[in-house]
Amino acid sequence: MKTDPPHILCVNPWIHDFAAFDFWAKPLGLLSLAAILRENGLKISYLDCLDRFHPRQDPPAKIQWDGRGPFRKTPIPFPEELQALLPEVGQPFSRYGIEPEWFYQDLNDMPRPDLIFVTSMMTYWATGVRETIESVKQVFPKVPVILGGIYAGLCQDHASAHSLADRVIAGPGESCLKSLIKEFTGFNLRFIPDPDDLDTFPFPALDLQHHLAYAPIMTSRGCPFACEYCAASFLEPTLRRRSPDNVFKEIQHWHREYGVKNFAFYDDALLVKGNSHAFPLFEQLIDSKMELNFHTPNAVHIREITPKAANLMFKAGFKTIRMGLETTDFSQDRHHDIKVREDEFFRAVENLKSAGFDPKQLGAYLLCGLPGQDLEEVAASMALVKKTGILPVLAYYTPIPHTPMWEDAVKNARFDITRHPVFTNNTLFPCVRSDKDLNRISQLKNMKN
Ligand code: B12
Repeated sequence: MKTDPPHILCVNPWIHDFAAFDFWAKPLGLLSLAAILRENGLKISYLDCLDRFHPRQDPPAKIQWDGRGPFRKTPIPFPEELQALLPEVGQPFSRYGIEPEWFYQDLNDMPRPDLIFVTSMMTYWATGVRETIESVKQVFPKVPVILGGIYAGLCQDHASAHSLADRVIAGPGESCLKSLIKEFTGFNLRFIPDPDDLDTFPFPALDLQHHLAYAPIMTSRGCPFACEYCAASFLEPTLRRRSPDNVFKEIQHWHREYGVKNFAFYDDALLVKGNSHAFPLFEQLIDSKMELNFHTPNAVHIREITPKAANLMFKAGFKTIRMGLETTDFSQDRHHDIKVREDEFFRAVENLKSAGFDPKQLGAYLLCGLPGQDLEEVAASMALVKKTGILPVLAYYTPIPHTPMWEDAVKNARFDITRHPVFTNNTLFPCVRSDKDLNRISQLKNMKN
C-alpha cells in the first residue's frame, strides 16, 4: 500500500526585542532545509511570524526601494521572571511580526502536519521562540516540534530546557535531516545533498513566502577567520564554496521567475579568494545586463577591496557596501584581532570611490561595547571614518557563547549574562560597566552620521 509522503510545517518565529527592523533578514537555513524536503516529495507548509506581507496586513506593508522595511510591532511586557533578575531593564519591549491571531488562524486552516520544524536566529530572541512553539503546540499538541538554528546551536542546553521543543538540534541541519525524518515520520529521504559540494544543494525555498521583496544569497558556508567576538567558525567549522555559475543561476532564477531586483549577500567572507569565486560571478552578472541591486549587510573584508574588486562590484550593481572595520585603533596591543591596517582602510575607500560609488552607499562597521573597551577609541574611529566621507555604522557588541570572547564578557558584564540569553541583548550593553560609559554610548549613538 502506498502512503502519502509526510507533511512538514516550517516556522520562522517571532522576534522579542527592544528594537527590530527587516534589514534583509530571512531564515535562509530553514528555507534551505525546506527545499531539500520538497525535492524529496514531502508536503511543505511555511508560516513566517515575521511576514511583512501577510495577507491580513492592512494597509499593505511599506517596502523601501532596496526591499527592506519595518516589521509589525506590538508592545509586550518584558518577561516578568527576567525582570526580577534584572530590574534595570526599564525599556519598552516588543513582539515583532504578525498578530498572534493571524498565526492561530493560519495554523487552524491547515491540515495537521506530521512534524514541525522551527528555526531560530539571535540567541537573545529566545523568548520569541518559546512563544512561537507554545502557540504551535496549542493548535497541534501532539505533533513533535524540532528546533534548530543559531540560538539552538549556541545555547543548546537553554533551548532544551526552555523552548518547549521536543528536540533541539545544534549545527547544520542537512547532516541529520535523513535520520530525523525517519525517526519522526518513518519516511525515507532518497535525496540528501553532498555537504562537501554546495552545488548539489537545491536553491532555498524562498518561493514559499507570500512576497519576495529581496532575496538572501549565500555563496559560501563558513569563514576563514576566527574573530574573538564571532561564532561563525563554531557554527560552520569548514569553509565551502558554491561555484560562481551555480550562484549566478540562482540569482537569475529569482529575478526571472519572481521579479526580484534586490539581493543581500549573507557570506562571512564574500571577497576572499575573489579570483576564483566572487569575481567570475560579478563578471557574469555584468554580462547578463540584468540591472540588479546587491547589498552586503554582513560586511566585506577591507583587505579584499582592490581596484579590481571595487570596479566589478560597482559595475555588477552593488548599492550598499558595509565593510568590517571594527575599530581604527590600529595599535598592536589592542585586545582583539587585527584584520586591517589604517592605510588598507583608506585605500579600500579610495578604490570604491574611484570605481564610482557614492560615499553614502558605503559604511564601515565599528564594534562598540566590547569588554574593557575604551569608548574614546570608538569616538576616534567614528571621526576617522567620517573623514573619508563614508558612514560609520556602530555594531553593538552582543556576547555570544562558544566564542573566545565569551569568558571575558561574562567576567566583565555588569550583571550575570549566563542566567538567560536575553541578558546578552546588545541594547543592554552588558559589558559596559559604568553610568559614565553608558551615557557616552548614548551620545555616540545620537551623533548623526
Ligand atoms: C546573514 C547574517 C545576518 C544577516 C541577517 C540574517 C537573518 N536571517 O536575520 C544580517 C547581516 C542582517 C545580520 C545582522 C546581524 N547579525 Co547576523 N549573521 C548572519 C550570519 C553571517 C549567517 C546566518 C545565516 O543565514 N546562515 C546561513 C544558514 C544556511 O544557516 P543557519 O540559519 O544557521 O541554518 C542552518 C542551521 O542552523 C540549521 N537549522 C536552521 N534552522 C533549523 C531548523 C531545524 C528544525 C533544524 C533541524 C535545523 C535548522 O540548518 C541550517 C542549514 O544548515 C551569521 C553567522 C553565521 N555564519 O552563521 C551571523 C550571526 C547570526 N549574526 C549575529 C549578529 C550579532 C548580528 C547583529 C546583531 C550584528 C550587530 N551587532 O549589529 C545583527 C542584528 C540582526 C538583527 N537584529 O536583525 C551573530 C549572532 C549573535 C547571537 N547572539 O545570536 C552571528 C552568529 C554572527 C556572530 N557575530 O557570531 N546577520
